[in-house]
Amino acid sequence: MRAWSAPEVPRLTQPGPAVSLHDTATGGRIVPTPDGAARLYVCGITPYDATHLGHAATYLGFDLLQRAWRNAGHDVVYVQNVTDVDDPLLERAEKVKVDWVALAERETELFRTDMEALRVLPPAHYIGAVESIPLVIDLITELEAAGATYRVEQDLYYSVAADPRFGAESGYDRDTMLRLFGERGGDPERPGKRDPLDCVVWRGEREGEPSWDSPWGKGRPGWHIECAAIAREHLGTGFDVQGGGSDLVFPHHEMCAGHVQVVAGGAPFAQVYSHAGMVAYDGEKMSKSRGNLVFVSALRNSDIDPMAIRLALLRHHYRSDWEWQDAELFDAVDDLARWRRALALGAGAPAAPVVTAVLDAVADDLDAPTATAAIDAWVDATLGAAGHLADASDPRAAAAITDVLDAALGLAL
Ligand code: 5CA
Ligand code: ZN
Repeated sequence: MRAWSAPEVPRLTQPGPAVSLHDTATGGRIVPTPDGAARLYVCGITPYDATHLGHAATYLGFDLLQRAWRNAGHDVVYVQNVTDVDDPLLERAEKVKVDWVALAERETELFRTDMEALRVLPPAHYIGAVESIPLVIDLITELEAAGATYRVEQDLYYSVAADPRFGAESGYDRDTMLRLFGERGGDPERPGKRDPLDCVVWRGEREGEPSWDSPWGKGRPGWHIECAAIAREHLGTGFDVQGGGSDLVFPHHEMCAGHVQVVAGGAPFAQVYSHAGMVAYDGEKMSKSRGNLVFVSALRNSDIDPMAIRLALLRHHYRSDWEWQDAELFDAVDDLARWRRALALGAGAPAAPVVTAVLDAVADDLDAPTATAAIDAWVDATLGAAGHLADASDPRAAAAITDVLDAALGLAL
């Protein structure tokens, strides 16, 4: 699949430090040590509705990681999927009487334009589930050979008992797993399963649903096996970071890890499991199924500067759960106007310590709020209380701040 186009990113003369990240599996900090290029997989959208601010916040979080790695001197291989066939997409297409392929294409295209506007660096490999069906079939065939699958009527299930590390990624107890599995697309109650937590890897054909040929009959892939197969194909095993929102900790990322680990002879799926917090609106997690959404495209259509959307999101740490308030967007518009006023002066307060502070903050578990606060402090020092040039001791300050704003935070002003 075509990704979106890459923005120009300035190369900094000052290298950034090594990046440390919170790891969901261990609950601690890990400094991934990329062997060659840094390898990142982030779960992509299910394209049945427009990009909302929750999606945008998650992809911005991982965009900071890609930028921090680049600033630290690494090449990055970034892979993202598109879940372009899945229950919620097919249900929406049925409800609004549009072709599911056309719906997926249209919403994926809107997502591309949103990501471009927000200056999110594109993945090197942008891969749809439909185009990955041969990879999925290969991986299921290997799971079958490892004795990790069984049938329930026309469907093929993966047995969680096959992975001795099952549970290590999320660290959840069984009751939590059972609850989340039921809430997030699983079928704990289905009779005939060996373990209620076992998940579908190949769903036999149902009337009115699209299907593909496979050794298990006509059908379509389960959700988790898609990301497992795509990540393994493009990043291998033991890649650096598996990412997504925290709603994917279980079952999605646990199952992805299990599917690959069972056939990888004990190698881990990923080194670090990184999760962004959930953005809420009107008191609840912003979600397509609840409909409490603020769309990036709607804000753009009402003349909001995409850089203000970006700044408003960066004011929150990627791991925190928080609630969107419209006022924060207008604050970001005002902040950018002030930042631009300071940058237009050319000279300003000393930039070098600010550049270091920004690079250090982003490398320290992607701490964008601390980084943007360092820019606020520079703007305050430069403009002074009266809003005129108060500190011009660094004649080239604005150029250095402009570059680090773009390279580290993706804010092109
Ligand atoms: N296609 C699957 C992943 S394979 C999926 O979860 N799609 S999604 O469209 O529902 O979400 C896309 C990404 O946005 C996922 O990483 C998800 O964790 C994240 N996300 C969804 N809702 C929110 C939210 N309210 N706040 C933050 N991130 C969110
Ligand atoms: Zn995924």
